[in-house]
Amino acid sequence: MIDFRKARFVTSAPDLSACPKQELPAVLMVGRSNVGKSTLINALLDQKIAFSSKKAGKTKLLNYFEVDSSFYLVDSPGYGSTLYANISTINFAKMMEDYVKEPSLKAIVLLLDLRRDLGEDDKRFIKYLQQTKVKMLVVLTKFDQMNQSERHKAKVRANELGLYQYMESDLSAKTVAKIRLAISSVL
Ligand SMILES: Nc1nc2c(ncn2[C@@H]2O[C@H](COP(=O)(O)OP(=O)(O)O)[C@@H](O)[C@H]2O)c(=O)[nH]1
Ligand SMILES: [Mg+2]
Repeated sequence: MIDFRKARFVTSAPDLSACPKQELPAVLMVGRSNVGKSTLINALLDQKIAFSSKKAGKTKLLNYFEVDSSFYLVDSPGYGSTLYANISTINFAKMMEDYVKEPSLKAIVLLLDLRRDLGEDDKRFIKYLQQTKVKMLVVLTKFDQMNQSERHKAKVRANELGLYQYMESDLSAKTVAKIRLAISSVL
């Protein structure tokens, strides 16, 4: 049983070549800026360890958290251009292409906020991930902010994207336990 609370920040890497030297399996969190990656990492690790960076241009591509000496949970700053995360689409795509080839990568946790329709860039990215062989764990975030009909709509949208298995996250203890279990099972 992995103890997710035994976590420490290891390093912030500008690209894969600067990843930690110790060989541990890795699980990568990806999703558009503001979808809730850092918040979910903090919930999973039960500490304020991942920060939502508001310093434009200072965002490094990959933040490594070592969990219980067992695996790396890796935060990415998020794709899509927003005011705060100035990671270019090209850098992000290159990083993904490199990472999916890494044998250490056990799964990608794809976070989606389906309160609204996704853009074409999101849809392209999901299609790309689906045709790689990497295992995908889909998390629909911000379920606590949706009413019943919005939740239903979110599920319909997920199905339309070819995503039939997903976890709904409202950041409750139950949600967190479920996501921890899903991550543990791919390592
Ligand atoms: N209500 C609610 N707010 C969330 C949830 N996840 C993230 N947030 C909020 O959304 C904003 C962006 O979250 P953050 O984790 O920084 O997103 P990131 O850019 O993907 O790392 C923050 O204000 C969070 O508090 C969630 O599941 N429910
Ligand atoms: Mg973040």
